[in-house]
Amino acid sequence: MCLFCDIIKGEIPSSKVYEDDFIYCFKDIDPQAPVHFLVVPKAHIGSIDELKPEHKELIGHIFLTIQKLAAEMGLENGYRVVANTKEDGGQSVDHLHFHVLGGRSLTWPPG
Ligand code: IU
Repeated sequence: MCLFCDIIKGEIPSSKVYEDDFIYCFKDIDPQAPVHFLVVPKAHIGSIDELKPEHKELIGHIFLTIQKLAAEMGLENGYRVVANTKEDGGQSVDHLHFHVLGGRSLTWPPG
């Protein structure tokens, strides 16, 4: 069982911001910034560490879509993209996803 696979299938409700054949994007349930959504490949890929050469086009598509959605959401002043990866990276859902955070000035470094 995978929480994000169930969200993609519509079995668990989510606040969708964008969807196409390859990715599903929805607002994070626990937003850390005025804009905080997740970009999730529909294929179940566990994390960055499970990416293969065949996923190159998918990853390019994800980042071009992030660019488009960020512009649509008025994030012309900037935003942050985060992919927490495995235990030390703070990943809590084992289905690859990219956080997009914006709408305020973000600090660095993360905890
Ligand atoms: P993480 O990088 O794996 O920690 O991110 C998982 C995110 O998924 C986290 O920000 C949660 O708030 C978010 N999330 C969600 O949007 N909907 C859910 O039902 C659950 C987690 I559980």
